[in-house]
Amino acid sequence: MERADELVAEPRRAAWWRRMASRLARASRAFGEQLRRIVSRSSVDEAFFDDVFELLVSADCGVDVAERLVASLREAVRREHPADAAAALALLKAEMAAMLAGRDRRLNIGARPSVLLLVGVNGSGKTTTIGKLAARLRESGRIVLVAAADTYRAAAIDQLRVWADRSGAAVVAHQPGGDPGAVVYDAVQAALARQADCVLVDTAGRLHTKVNLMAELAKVRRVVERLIPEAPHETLLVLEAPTGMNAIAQARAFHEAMRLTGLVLTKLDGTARGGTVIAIEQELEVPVKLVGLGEGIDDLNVFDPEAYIEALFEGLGSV
Ligand SMILES: Nc1nc2c(ncn2[C@@H]2O[C@H](COP(=O)(O)OP(=O)(O)OP(=O)(O)O)[C@@H](O)[C@H]2O)c(=O)[nH]1
Ligand SMILES: [Mg+2]
Repeated sequence: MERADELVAEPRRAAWWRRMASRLARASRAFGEQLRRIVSRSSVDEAFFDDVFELLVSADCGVDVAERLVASLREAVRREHPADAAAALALLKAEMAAMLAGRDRRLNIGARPSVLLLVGVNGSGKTTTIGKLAARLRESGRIVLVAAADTYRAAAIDQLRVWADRSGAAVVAHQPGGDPGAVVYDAVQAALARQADCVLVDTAGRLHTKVNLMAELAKVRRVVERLIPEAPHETLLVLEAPTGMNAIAQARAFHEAMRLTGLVLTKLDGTARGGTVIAIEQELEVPVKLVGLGEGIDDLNVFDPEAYIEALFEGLGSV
């Protein structure tokens, strides 16, 4: 196992999150505005807890998580006797941070080659994430191969090539309409022959309710397993943050079919649903490992729960 954030030098990582904080805070304005409204309350009474519950649900934390957070906040308030609503919200922030703490978010990219399979519904950001991740891995000196297992559209293969060219990753592709399993077979064989470090497999978007397409994904997985028994080293579900709680049904279906090892949450820059991360993680027990906060090559990073919570609560200033 290797920490994915070792891929990024520490100062750059901090700077990245500072830059992203404003993007996330801007997008999560709704959260910030509600926080400020709650802060203006004179006391920490029942209405305060109701407002917090509403805040969490409208940020798409989900009702279960919202209830749990409010319950633990009640306890913290009993214990700590915060002087005012602002101090009580600081306790909420701590409870949310605690919920995200302690998960192993490392990418399993120690083996050579490591095979990473990216799956998800149409347009969730799989190809873009592969492009960004390839760039990160190349920067850290790794030999990267991308497999164009989205064979449904010629444009999908071209899109992947453009991304791969930007970072100097090699591409293994077949003709449009080909068998995704065959592409992956060739890609893993090529990676073994060339001693590549990572194989990133781009799959076609599919609805989690389409049985035949889910079976096709499972087949891709079996092809990989047959060549390298411990592979795929990562099976990452790419989810759009704006999908909110609806993403949970998707995530469950993909998890059942593919045994997910991690989640990639994209488009966090364009959503007020900042709580989705917490809800999905709690629901599935699968950690968010990477987040996308834009369309550019640098707009991907390891998920840093502390920085994330800071960004979410930025609207509160010093709280
Ligand atoms: N704002 C924003 N846009 C993103 C992010 N990630 C991806 N996108 C955009 O989302 C759109 C779809 O991205 P793709 O990478 O093509 O999605 P995909 O999952 O490969 O799509 P299919 O292959 O069609 O299933 C593109 O316009 C991307 O630029 C992100 O983190 N933030
Ligand atoms: Mg794609």
